[in-house]
Amino acid sequence: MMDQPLASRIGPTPLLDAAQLNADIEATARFGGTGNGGVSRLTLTPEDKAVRDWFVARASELGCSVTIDPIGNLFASYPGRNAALPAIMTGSHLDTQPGGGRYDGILGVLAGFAALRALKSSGLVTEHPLTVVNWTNEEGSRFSPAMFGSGVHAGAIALDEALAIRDQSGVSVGQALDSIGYRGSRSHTENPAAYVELHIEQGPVLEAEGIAIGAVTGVQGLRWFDVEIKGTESHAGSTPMANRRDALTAAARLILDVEAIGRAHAPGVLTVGRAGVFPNSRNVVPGRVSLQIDMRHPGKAGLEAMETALRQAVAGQTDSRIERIWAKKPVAFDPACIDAVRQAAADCGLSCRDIASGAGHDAAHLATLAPTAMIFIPSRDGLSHNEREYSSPRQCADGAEVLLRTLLKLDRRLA
Ligand code: HGY
Ligand code: MN
Ligand code: MN
Repeated sequence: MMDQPLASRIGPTPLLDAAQLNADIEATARFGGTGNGGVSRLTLTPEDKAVRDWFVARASELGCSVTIDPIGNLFASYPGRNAALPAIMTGSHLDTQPGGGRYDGILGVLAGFAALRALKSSGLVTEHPLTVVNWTNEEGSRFSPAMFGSGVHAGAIALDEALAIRDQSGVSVGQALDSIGYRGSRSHTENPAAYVELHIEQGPVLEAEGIAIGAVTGVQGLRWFDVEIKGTESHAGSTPMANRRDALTAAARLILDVEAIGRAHAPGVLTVGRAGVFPNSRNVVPGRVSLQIDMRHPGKAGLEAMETALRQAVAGQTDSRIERIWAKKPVAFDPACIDAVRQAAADCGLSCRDIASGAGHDAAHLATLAPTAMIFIPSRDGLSHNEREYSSPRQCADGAEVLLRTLLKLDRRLA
């Protein structure tokens, strides 16, 4: 069913300024923008500082008070009628992958601002205060694990532990926060009345089915592993093939095992996303290889089976070791919040289907604190974590409009 044009669908709730939302998407894409339309904005870098400064300026223009917590999470608080009520929270993340796109995370933050702008211009006042959040380090590319901004906020990782994490060049999170001036002093302790996050699907389902909105039911479980394989560095010219202990060829065999384990445990997925070779010199037989592995599965039993198979595969390589550095259980979102998303989509005349998230999100941490749900819009070709990531201005505006109406529904229900 083709959805009706946006303008004809507006009911009693204020109209969302789609043009401004999409202008904001273009504006933020300039911070760390690459030549090919993507964005490279690793957390706590100068590019991240620039977009954070932009966030603070826009939030202040909207009449929000902005607080920064000790891990750099940004909270833009917008007043409601009753300051005694806990805020209804929305938001996402402004950091990107090294070869990322301009929508992953960013859409959720900008749609939060668009919702506040619609309230402000319509004069509509919610009962609850509203808060728009930018969570630090959702991506986990520069600092592992991912999502530790929302993780510290939810108590899933201790602040001191997160501040001590170092990137590949040895810079700690604390040093990086200080270098961009975004280490806050006061934790944001209030639990929200509810949390709703708009995000691109980052997968192929909505586009393949021609569905405009995903009412996200939950997030699959996730485990991260570091693997090290040792060999013996030796001269590439004078070491006969039979005498070698080549760590890179051993790693290559393991990488193929990883792919086979992933395929054998579908719908689970298993990826070697990063490899390091030492000494990484053309004429030296590699003596050591490090592999960073990402494991996902919707069910606990699936994760257990995949981890057992992975550990067996690593054990099959001489002189190797594996360490699990992060684990997040599968998360189910709140049925009433999910239903508010479905109804908001229906109010907008948009097609909607329930969908589980393959990607991880800050909402998975927030779900341990408050009733939580997410809203997805389609991703072209199902692509994300790729510079060609794309959702149309109409899809972005539709998602933000559903977010706005979901927030209003929850405001009325929870007041
Ligand atoms: O890894 C994830 O699922 C998220 O995109 N950072
Ligand atoms: Mn994301
Ligand atoms: Mn991402």
